[in-house]
Amino acid sequence: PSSSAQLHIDTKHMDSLSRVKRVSIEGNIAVGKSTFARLLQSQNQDWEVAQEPISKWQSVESTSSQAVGSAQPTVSNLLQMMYQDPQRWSYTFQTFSCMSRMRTQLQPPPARLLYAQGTPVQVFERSVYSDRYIFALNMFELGCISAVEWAVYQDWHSFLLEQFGHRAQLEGIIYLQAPPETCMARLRKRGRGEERGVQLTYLEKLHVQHENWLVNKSTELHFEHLKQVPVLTVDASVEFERDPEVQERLITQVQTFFS
Ligand code: DCP
Repeated sequence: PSSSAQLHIDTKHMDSLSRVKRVSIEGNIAVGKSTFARLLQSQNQDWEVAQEPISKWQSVESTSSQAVGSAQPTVSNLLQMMYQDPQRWSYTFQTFSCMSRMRTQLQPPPARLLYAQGTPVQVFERSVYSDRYIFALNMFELGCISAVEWAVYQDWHSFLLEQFGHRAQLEGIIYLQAPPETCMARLRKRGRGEERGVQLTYLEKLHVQHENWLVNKSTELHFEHLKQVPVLTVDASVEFERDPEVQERLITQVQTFFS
C-alpha cells in the first residue's frame, strides 16, 4: 500500500485502540475476582479478560552458577517461597509479580475488541497499582520488605510507569468489597496449596489497604491520573457464583457505571 493508504490504516487502527477502555478488578485474596471477571466476559461480547499471570510465579526457571550451560534449569515456586519465608522472598516476589503484570497490562487488546460494536473493554485482574499500593506496601509495613528494598521498588516502579504508564492507564476500577472473614472462608474452600498458612490477620491487613486506597482515599498515590480514576465498589459479600439473580444485579451495576 502507498504510504498515505498505510497512514490511513494506521490512523484507523489507532482510533480503534483508543476506544478500548481498560478496567481493573481489585479486591482481597479469594474474594472472587476471577469468577467475576469471567462472568463479565460471558455476559458481554465487547468485554475481554486478561488473566492474572499467577502460573508464572509458581514456576520460575533458574540455573545455578556452577551448572551454567549444562544442567537442566531448576523450577521454583516463588509464590510458595514468599509465603514460607516472607522476609527473604517478598521483595523478589513483588518484583517478579509486578514485572509480569506490567507485561500483561502493556499488551495490545485482542483484535476482536478493535471491531466491537459497542464500547470495548479490556478487563484486568488486579493491576500494577494494587501490586504497589496493596501488596508491596503491606509487606513493607509488616517489615518483610526492608526500607532499602522499598526505596528500590518504588524507584523502578515510578520510573517504569512514567516511561510506559500512558499505555497502561486505567479508565475504571471495580472494587469487590467483602469482609476478610468471607474471603478467608473462600480461600479455605478453594484450597490453593501455597496459601495454606495465610491467617485472617493477613487478610484483615490487606482489607484495610484496599479500603484506604479505594474508599477512604487516604493512601498516598504517586500518579496524578490514578487519583482521578472512577471506582465502582461492588458488594461481593453475597455469594454470586451460583445465583443468577445476584449476577444480573451486579452486571447491571457494572454496565451502568461504565456506559
Ligand atoms: N499476591 C501477592 N502479591 C501481589 C499479588 C498477588 O502476594 N502483588 C498473592 C496473593 C495470592 C496470590 O498472589 O496468594 C493471588 O492473589 P490474588 O488476590 O491476586 O488472586 P486470587 O486468585 O486470590 O483472586 P480471586 O480468588 O479473587 O480470583
